[in-house]
Amino acid sequence: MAAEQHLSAKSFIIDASPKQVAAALGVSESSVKRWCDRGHLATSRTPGGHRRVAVADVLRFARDRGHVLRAPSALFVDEEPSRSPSPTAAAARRTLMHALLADDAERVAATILDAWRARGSVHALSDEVITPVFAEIGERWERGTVDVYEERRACELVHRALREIDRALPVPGRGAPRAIGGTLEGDPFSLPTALAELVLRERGYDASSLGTWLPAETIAHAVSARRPRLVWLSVGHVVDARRLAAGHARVEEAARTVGASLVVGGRALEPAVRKQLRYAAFCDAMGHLASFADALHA
Ligand code: B12
Repeated sequence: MAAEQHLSAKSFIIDASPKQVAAALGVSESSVKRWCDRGHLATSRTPGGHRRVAVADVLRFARDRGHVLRAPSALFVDEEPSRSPSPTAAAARRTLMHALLADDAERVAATILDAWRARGSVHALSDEVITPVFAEIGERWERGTVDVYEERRACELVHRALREIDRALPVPGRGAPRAIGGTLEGDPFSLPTALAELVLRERGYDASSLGTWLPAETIAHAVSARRPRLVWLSVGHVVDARRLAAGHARVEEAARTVGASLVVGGRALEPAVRKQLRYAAFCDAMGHLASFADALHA
């Protein structure tokens, strides 16, 4: 099941209605609608034609125009709770998005740690909270309401919070199965491989992410030297499908030589690309990695 389907990320609403904006700013709803229609506030429309304003744009508008946010919480009241399959995950997504765009490192860490405890696993934290929030950030980047520096900073803040989870997890026991992974050259996406490491650590693996943008040869060396039980590759961006297939084949060969299972995942692994690759498992969500890892280690 694709992460997007499972989480209905598209129906994950973080934009506010004119009524919510009005309540937050302490002005009338008709003023807000007028600002929307005059282009002072960047506005999108719901499928039913209702105006929606991104929370980040409301904050920017208030700052630029010197408006006081009298009731900021009004922006985060879910007007359509029945749309969400899990209200707690929806609340965590909202808080996380707000904290990321406000560059509030402490709140990001607190929200991620709370969501981890509430969801009960790193894979659920990833699939239900972090991934949909970043999908939304990506959509905003496409619409031009989030800048590249904000996107990058958001990744940094999440990495910091993940380090706290890392510290809270028990040290792997002697004899714990090893796992290593990362991304190949041309692929800068650092969150999925960091999350895969924590998913596996939580399941009792001695897991290490080697990071991003790695020559296949060096991953192959790591596999030969460390003899892991599981190797993962995350594919978030493909520059050249043939090059990816060649790099992947090198890692797969190294994994086969030491008897490791190669697990692949990532947004850019479309069926046409996957057909050229050999692997033990393809996962489109971290929950699949957790299940596979448990089965392998049973
Ligand atoms: C942050 C970000 C960046 C950052 C990355 C920084 C960093 N340190 O990682 C930067 C600014 C570098 C960047 C660059 C680019 N980006 Co960008 N980026 C994003 C963004 C907002 C978030 C990515 C992310 O980390 N998501 C969170 C992770 C956890 O989610 P995920 O990768 O989907 O992982 C889930 C599953 O795929 C799975 N999974 C993933 N890997 C693995 C591995 C295993 C083993 C398993 C089991 C599972 C698994 O598990 C996760 C579920 O929990 C996305 C939007 C989005 N939808 O994700 C756009 C997005 C991916 N970027 C996009 C684009 C276009 C680009 C650029 C091409 C822009 C450009 N013109 O230069 C470049 C490409 C890279 C390059 N040329 O170097 C597009 C891609 C569109 C497309 N269809 O290909 C997106 C979708 C934005 C958009 N909506 O248009 N980006």
